[in-house]
Amino acid sequence: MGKTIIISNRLPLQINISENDLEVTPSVGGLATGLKSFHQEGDSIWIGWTGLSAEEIPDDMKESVQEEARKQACIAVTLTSEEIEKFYYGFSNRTIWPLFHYFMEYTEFDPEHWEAYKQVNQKYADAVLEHLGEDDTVWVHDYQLLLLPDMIRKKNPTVTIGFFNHIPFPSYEVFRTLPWREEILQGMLGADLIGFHTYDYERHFLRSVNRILRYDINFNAVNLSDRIVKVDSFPMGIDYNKFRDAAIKHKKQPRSENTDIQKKLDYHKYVTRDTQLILSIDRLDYTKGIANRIRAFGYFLEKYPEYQEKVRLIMLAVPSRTNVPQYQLLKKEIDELVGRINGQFATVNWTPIWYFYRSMPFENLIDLYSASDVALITPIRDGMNLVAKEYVATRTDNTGVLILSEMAGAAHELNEALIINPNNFEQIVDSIKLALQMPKEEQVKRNKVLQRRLKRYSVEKWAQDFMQNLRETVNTRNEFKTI
Ligand code: ADQ
Repeated sequence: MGKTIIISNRLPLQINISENDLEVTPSVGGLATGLKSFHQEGDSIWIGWTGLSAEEIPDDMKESVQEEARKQACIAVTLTSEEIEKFYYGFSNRTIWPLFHYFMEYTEFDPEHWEAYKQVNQKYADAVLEHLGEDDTVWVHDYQLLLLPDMIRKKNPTVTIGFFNHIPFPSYEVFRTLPWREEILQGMLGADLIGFHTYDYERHFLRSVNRILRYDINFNAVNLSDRIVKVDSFPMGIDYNKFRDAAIKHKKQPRSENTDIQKKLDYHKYVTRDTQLILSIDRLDYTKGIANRIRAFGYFLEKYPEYQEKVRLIMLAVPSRTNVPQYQLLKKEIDELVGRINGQFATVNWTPIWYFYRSMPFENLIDLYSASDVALITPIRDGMNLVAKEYVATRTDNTGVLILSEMAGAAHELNEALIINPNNFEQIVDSIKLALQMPKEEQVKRNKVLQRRLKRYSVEKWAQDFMQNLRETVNTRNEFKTI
């Protein structure tokens, strides 16, 4: 058996150049965090972009960038700043991302961006073809590379290709508005197996294939003239043991380094002992419902004033896609909302919201997950949402309450959480109260069930499952051909 070639827009590592030195840091984001353990344990290479534009890399450092990537079994694809603008910030993040998350009003249809999308997908396809060995398996990830499976298949018709989409696939009525809908579907159908987080996304995709391309669908298979493409759902898990072990270690041996987060948490623990902590963590993205969440928290303090000085929202937003106007506006809106609520409710001893706008090391995430009584996760739309799963995994004594939006793919698996509609303020506010008052025994009862499920369907299991299904699909295809 050959190696696996993983391809995603971004590599799991990010390279920065400062004063002629290369600085390598891990990438933040669901895909990178999730797939890293699969990559580290198996025989695979990972092809993707480092986050630097071609113009930012001096000629004499190009080889060092590749070398740094190679140390982690990665191959760096270089994008020019124009490609980054049109392919990444353009078509990927101003067309596909908002459309697939049902934000029609944010969706732009720009033919120039579409051209760049095709061109850059071809660039990634060429990089794959350059490294493709005879028995290799190709595993393509996510919405930036929807055309890749077919581009690879055209050059190499017998190669085994899997594709996994990490974001929702919208309903046919929304998807059909895309001017390049046929090309996108054809691109994806170059794969042998197409995976989604949930059954609903899978059905939306199949319906679009049927209505737009008029292909026959046989339950969860698309019948092409020369091949069958299987479509299935694989809800992505987390590296459960990694989170669990880190939380156990944290409990035994709280760290002594004084990061600002740690200082805040220490202050919280020792000075405001009876204040409960509600946690909110996401990339700063309009799909995550952050602004609504802050409003709901403000409304909670108004509706239940007895909680003033008794509860605090600790909010972490990771900078993301800062070149896209909607993200800049959202950042401004959040800054203002936090300021307004803190201004309205703060007292000498208490600030209702602690807000951090930055990425942070894994250990700090564990600090936050471990210290929080409630996790408030209220996306408007979210393919899966790994933060919800990570929070539950780190609750070593099984306490803690997860409030989760029904619009997150994760809600299908985590029914023991308090499930809310992110547009229903009253429901969010009452769930916050319910969570803060929930007896410990009830918390433990719910979390035990959730943890068992997360442990069983970890990210390793998810990757194994996908790969096994891919092999079976291809074996069936080959047997069918030899009959
Ligand atoms: P994302 O939209 O990035 O992922 P999510 O699934 O929540 O969302 O993953 C975020 C990841 O980043 C988590 O693993 C979390 O630990 C990490 N993270 C968050 N804040 C951080 C911080 N401040 N510093 C460091 N790390 C941080 C996309 C889709 C999701 C889908 C995933 C995986 O949008 O719906 O769940 O891919 O398929």
